[in-house]
Amino acid sequence: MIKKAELYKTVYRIDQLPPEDKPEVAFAGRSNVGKSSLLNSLMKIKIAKTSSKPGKTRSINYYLVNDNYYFVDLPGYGFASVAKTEREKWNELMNNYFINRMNLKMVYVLIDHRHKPQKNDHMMIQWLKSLNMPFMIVLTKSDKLNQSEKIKKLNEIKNELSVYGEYIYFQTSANKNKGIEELTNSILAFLK
Ligand SMILES: Nc1nc2c(ncn2[C@@H]2O[C@H](COP(=O)(O)OP(=O)(O)O)[C@@H](O)[C@H]2O)c(=O)[nH]1
Ligand SMILES: [Mg+2]
Repeated sequence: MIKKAELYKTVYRIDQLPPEDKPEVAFAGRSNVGKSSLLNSLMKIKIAKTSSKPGKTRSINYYLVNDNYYFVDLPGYGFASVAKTEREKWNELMNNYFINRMNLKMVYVLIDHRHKPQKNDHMMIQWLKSLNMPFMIVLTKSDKLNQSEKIKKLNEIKNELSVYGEYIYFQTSANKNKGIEELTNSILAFLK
């Protein structure tokens, strides 16, 4: 159970990462996919800033949970308006993070339940796979679909991503607090 969560550190450069003294899980996804909302829902408090305008978070946000582990909100990807230098900085930061972070136990890749995985989602998954980084898929905003659409979309997305391997999927809605408990249980199991 998550009893306590606080914003621990906001990181802009790789040398600012906290010590690897606690296990952590990270959350990745396209800008606006609902990452901050999901984190708020998981931590049961509104500390991650949400926004209807994409591309605001350029930092890695560390949350200290139950005083014992970190939830890591990675900067969102995939917005066209970002300059090349910004994208290169993002790439370098993320590459360093994934390669060097020894206490990273699992990455949760967020994808909008309503849409086919976008080019950037494919790139993220291929990237994690090439680094041998374990990851799972979290579908977000499931409240925007009815029951039959949810089943149809889940199968479509699973089918499309099956070229990379078999993965675990969570169907979640931060707004309606759906699938949050299952996801919490999965996360906490990796942090034991
Ligand atoms: N209907 C619905 N909207 C959501 C959900 N999660 C996030 N949103 C909306 O999607 C937008 C982006 O959310 P945010 O959490 O800031 O996305 P981030 O950029 O990935 O951190 C906001 O307008 C949220 O209100 C959800 O579960 N259901
Ligand atoms: Mg965010």
